[in-house]
Amino acid sequence: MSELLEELREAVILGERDRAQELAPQVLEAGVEPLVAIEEALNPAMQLVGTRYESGEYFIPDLVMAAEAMKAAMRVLEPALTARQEQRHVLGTVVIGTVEGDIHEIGKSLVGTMLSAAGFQVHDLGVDVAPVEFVRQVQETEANVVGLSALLTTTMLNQEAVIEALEEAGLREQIKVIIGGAPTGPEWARTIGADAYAENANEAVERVKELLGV
Ligand code: B12
Repeated sequence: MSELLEELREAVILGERDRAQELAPQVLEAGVEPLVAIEEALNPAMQLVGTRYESGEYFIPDLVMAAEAMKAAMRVLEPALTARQEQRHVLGTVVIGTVEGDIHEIGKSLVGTMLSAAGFQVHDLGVDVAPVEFVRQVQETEANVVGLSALLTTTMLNQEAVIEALEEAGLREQIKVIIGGAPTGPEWARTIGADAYAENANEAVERVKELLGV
C-alpha cells in the first residue's frame, strides 16, 4: 500500500478528522482511484476500529471520532467516484437508508456510494428512517430497488416492517428489496421476504445488478 494510503488508514483508526480530510485530496492527486482508497484504506480502518471496540480497547468516543474521520475522507472521495459515473448510462434507481431506531450510517453510505459508482441513481435517505418514509421515497423516485440497512439486532425487525409497509402500499410487486448489516444474513432475508442479502458493498452491487438483470 502506498505511504499516503497507509497514512489515511491510520488517520481513520486514530480518529483524526482534519488529517483524514487533508490526506484524501492528496491521495487523489497522487493518482489513486477513489475506490481503491475506500477499499484499501477506509474499510480496513473501520474494520479494525470495530475489532478494537469489541475487544474493549476502544470506547464509543473512539468509534465516533473514527466515523467522523471516515466521513471527512468520504466527502472528498465520493464526488470523485460519482464524477466517473456521470457520463454513464443509469442502470436503475435505488432508495437506500438505515431503518428506524438505528443510527449506524457508515456501511449504508458505503453501499450507496458503491452503487452510485457502478452506475445506479441512488437516493440516500440517511439513518433512522421510518417505513412510511421509505414508501414515500419509493413512490416519488419510482425506484427499482430499496436497500435496508440494520446494524442492531433490535432494529433488524424494522427491515421487515418496511417490507410490510411496501406490501400495504401495493408496491411490493414492482420493487426489489435488498438487505444488509452485520446482524442480518441470507436466512433473515428469506424469513422476512427480502429479495436479496449482501455482506458488503461490492457484493451489494453484484446482487442489485442480478436483481435487475443489468
Ligand atoms: C461505528 C459504530 C457505531 C457508531 C456509528 C457512527 C456512524 N455515524 O455510523 C456509534 C458510536 C454512533 C454507534 C452507536 C451504537 N452502537 Co455501534 N457500532 C459501530 C461499529 C464499531 C462499526 C460499524 C461500522 O461502521 N462498520 C463499518 C462499516 C463499513 O461496516 P458495516 O456497517 O457492517 O457495513 C457493511 C455491511 O454490513 C454491509 N451493509 C451495511 N448496510 C447495508 C445495507 C444494504 C442494503 C446492503 C446490501 C449491505 C449493507 O455493507 C457494508 C459495507 O461493507 C459496530 C461494530 C462492528 N464491528 O460492526 C458497532 C455495533 C454495530 N454497535 C453496537 C451497539 C450496541 C451500538 C449502540 C446501541 C451503543 C450504545 N450503547 O449506545 C449505539 C446504537 C445507537 C442506535 N440507535 O443506532 C453493536 C450492535 C450489537 C447488536 N448486535 O445489536 C455493535 C455490533 C458493537 C458491539 N459488538 O457491541 N456505533
